[in-house]
Amino acid sequence: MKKKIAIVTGSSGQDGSYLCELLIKKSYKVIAADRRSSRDNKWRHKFLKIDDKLIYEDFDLGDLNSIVALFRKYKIDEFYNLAAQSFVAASFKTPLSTSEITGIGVLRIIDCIKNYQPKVKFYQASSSEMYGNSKLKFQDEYTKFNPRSPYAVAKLFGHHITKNYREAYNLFLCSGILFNHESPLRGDEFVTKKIVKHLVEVKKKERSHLELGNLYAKRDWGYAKDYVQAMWLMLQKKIPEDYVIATNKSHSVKFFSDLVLKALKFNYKWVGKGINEKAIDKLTRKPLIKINKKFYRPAEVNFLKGSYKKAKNQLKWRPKTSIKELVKIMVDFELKNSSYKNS
Ligand code: NAP
Ligand code: G4F
Repeated sequence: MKKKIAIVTGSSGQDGSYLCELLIKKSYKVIAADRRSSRDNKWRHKFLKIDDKLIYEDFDLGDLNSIVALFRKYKIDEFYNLAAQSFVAASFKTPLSTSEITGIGVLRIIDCIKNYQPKVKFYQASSSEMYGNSKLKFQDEYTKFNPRSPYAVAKLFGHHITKNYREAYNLFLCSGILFNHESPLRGDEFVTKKIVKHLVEVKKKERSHLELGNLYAKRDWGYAKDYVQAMWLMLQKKIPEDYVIATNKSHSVKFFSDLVLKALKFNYKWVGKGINEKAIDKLTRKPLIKINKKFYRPAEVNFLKGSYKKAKNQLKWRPKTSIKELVKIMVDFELKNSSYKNS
């Protein structure tokens, strides 16, 4: 039987790598559409042992010709747009390029779908960041958006233009509004990976302490491997719709740090308040975690907790991994594979 063709943009990233792995298992012909890099950006594919099973194509969300070339070369069944400038903190420093890539980049793709291959099924990686500081107890598909960063504003443009093209041109375009999801393959700068990686280094005496920003921001953290399943399920439906993907549990950065400190068997306690709050070693009284103001954001999202009720009912999807299991997976990986290239 002819293999289905799937394009995965941002395949070199965390979600892209797990999604490619899933699609290969499902016997798709997978086109990994990534921008050229002077550094090794295939380390996740090598780790998952999928690098020799993918077809690589040069692609940049800022370069329309590179997108058109994909539509000229392949008869595409499913198109997953995971590429983005995805780091919220960086979006405050590079708001123009973030808008251009994370926002307008989506329009470049779906305009090609409309013009070249209107039968393509398209997945857009929308984000819970779009909710910003919602005052509700949880967020779902009906919650009002209130973006708090250039990244979230750009994602909201991508989200709305996807819905607009779906309605205006009757195309199969979906957005998954995914809450934070993590894994051993998470980029180093995101808070969960930073906590795990730096505390493992402290444990091994390769680093003196970990520095963090806002300890009290709360996130709904799931496991990336569970979440890529939901992306695929959305494109298997008859009717394209948007879905929240989350765990419906919310924990602070401090709580996540506690889980990692405990998993690594540190004998510690928290002392001080505000900028002076620290986790210290009970015996030596040396700091294990300190606050550094430079990691505070100009505008923060304080609380996220998603309801995945619609995905549970319509996609038969639910999160399978608890936060404690997630921490164990990440800590075990870091202890075993800390020299594995991560960027
Ligand atoms: P990630 O690890 O940062 O991956 C992002 C990917 O986008 C990388 O492959 C990166 O390539 C690529 N990229 C960046 N700029 C590009 C450009 N101009 N042209 C082409 N590719 C470009 O992010 P992730 O965690 O896997 O997330 C995947 C998607 O889901 C992103 O769109 C993110 O915003 C969104 N999202 C993530 C979460 C989450 O919690 N992980 C939650 C909601 C939504 P390089 O390797 O070259 O940098
Ligand atoms: O891990 P983070 O950088 O993730 P953030 O900003 O929530 O964004 C991630 O999730 C979004 C979904 O909601 C995605 F759309 C987005 O692409 C990305 O994957 O920060 C989480 C929280 C923030 O409140 C931040 O202020 O942790 C707080 N934090 C405290 N100290 C820190 C640090 N974040 C980072 N990155 N580094 C710190 O030292």
